[in-house]
Amino acid sequence: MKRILTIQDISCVGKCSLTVALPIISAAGVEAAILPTAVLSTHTMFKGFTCKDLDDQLLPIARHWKSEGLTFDAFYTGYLASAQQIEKVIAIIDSLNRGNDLVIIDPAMADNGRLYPAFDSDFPHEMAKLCAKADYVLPNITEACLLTDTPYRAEYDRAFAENTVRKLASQGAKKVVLTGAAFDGKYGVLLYNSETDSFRMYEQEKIDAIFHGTGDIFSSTFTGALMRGMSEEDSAAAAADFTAECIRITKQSSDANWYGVDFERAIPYLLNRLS
Ligand code: PXL
Repeated sequence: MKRILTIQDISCVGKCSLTVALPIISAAGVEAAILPTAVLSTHTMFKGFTCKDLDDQLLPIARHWKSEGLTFDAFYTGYLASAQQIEKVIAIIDSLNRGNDLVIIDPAMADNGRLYPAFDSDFPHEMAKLCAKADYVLPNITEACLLTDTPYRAEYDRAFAENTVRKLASQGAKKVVLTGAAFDGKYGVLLYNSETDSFRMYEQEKIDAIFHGTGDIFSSTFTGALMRGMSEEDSAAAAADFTAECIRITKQSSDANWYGVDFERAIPYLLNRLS
């Protein structure tokens, strides 16, 4: 069985980061090992959240794995607790990567033109260093703009999306998967391969709703599907379709919570989609 190491926070309540990565990667039939970057009472869209940064644990945990000869087929990072952590995460991936293990970076730090509350304006610059190491970097348009020092636009055309994604890849990432790409009346996922300088767009119907944690659902599904052996196009399509299904189900549900989507109800759909 393939083993993924996912590096992100535990938000105890909030349906994001590790509390969605674990069930989704497991449902994909792939082992999920975790390196928690911080423990938060909730995600940072709640007021008054607590946060215990686990910074001092990261290197000792990774050293123990190394001494045990543990290996990972892919490294998948999400929300990191601080700019200082990024350097450690890079060192950990460098130390454990056997050369051909996949590096998948979700620069989970911003949405709708704004950085998440816990980060200051230096954070994207540090995150760009991690993204430079990626086989796949999975930003939304806000993150792609922040990572490339491109002024954010709420509305943009295909040329703007392509230029921003190319700029991001020119900083080192091999492939970019732009989520929530919305231009020229189209909506979906824009894949860019820097080796062939080619783009592909997977189009979806745009559902008129915004929920937290959907980026984590996309990235976890993409990573799980890829490690299950699906092609990158099929993995991106499955991740986009599952995320949309989660949003659809949550919109219809009378007892849904504002803080995250009811991905649990869509797990049967995921199993079917990945089989
Ligand atoms: O879903 C991304 C995410 C992950 N972890 C924490 C967050 C967020 C988004 O706000 O606050 C702690």
